[in-house]
Amino acid sequence: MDCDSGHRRIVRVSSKKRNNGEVNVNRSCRNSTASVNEEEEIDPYTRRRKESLKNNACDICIKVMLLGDSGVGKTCILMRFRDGLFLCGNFISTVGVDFRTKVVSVDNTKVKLQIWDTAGQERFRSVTHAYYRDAHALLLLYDVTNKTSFDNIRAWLGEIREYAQDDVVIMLLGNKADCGSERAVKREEGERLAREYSVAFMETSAKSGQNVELAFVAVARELKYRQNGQRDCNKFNVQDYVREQTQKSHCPPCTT
Ligand SMILES: Nc1nc2c(ncn2[C@@H]2O[C@H](COP(=O)(O)OP(=O)(O)O)[C@@H](O)[C@H]2O)c(=O)[nH]1
Ligand SMILES: [Mg+2]
Repeated sequence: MDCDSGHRRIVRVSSKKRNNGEVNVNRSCRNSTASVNEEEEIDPYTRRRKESLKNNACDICIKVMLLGDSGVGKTCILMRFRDGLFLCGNFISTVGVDFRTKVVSVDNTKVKLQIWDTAGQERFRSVTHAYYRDAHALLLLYDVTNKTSFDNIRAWLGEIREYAQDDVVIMLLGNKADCGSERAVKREEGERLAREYSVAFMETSAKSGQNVELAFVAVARELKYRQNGQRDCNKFNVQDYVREQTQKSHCPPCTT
């Protein structure tokens, strides 16, 4: 995989009118002089966002947003990741919850994840646009037992394209993978959609914990490598990483 194509896969979905996607695509393989010039040109939001990656209490601080229709399991995913809990059957009220933080370690780097959960506004499709604006990563969920939540993913991706930053990391998650008999969306359909929009994909379960940690660690890794300027050197690609890791978890036990 060449570095340019690898980067384009991440940013294609979010290439916007503001710069036609050109700046971000080229950013990955630019030399340092060009980077300095662009630093001078970036808007205050982008600068603030980049600065927020650095945080004294940790090596990197990342703002992650959870998105998707109401009921897909956003709050449960957050609770599973943050507290290792699953509250079965309860429709957990999100009202009043802003964000939770958790520090993960990525190759000896402390990455603090500040994870924002929509405070129920997604029910009315009125998630504030400011909500997207500062995000470094977006976890976009659908429910594998709810076809409508999957069909709505295109609309969510449209919103993201419109309001999020061009280089935001996007991960599509098919949640409730534990619900075998009630499944309405095949894994392959999720994979196909993710490929179409050039975003990383995996199925998760807040109930069993399947892939929950991996989803957050993968975005932390991606942003850590970008921060270190290694994004474009074939060192790391979030989609390849997710594919590798999920294949590993499906791999039958070794017999040797
Ligand atoms: N079986 C199963 N149920 C889940 C899973 N994640 C969430 N739920 C249930 O789905 C419902 C909605 O979850 P919630 O986190 O409140 O959704 P949100 O509106 O997207 O925040 C709750 O009844 C949860 O118990 C999962 O992975 N598996
Ligand atoms: Mg919720």
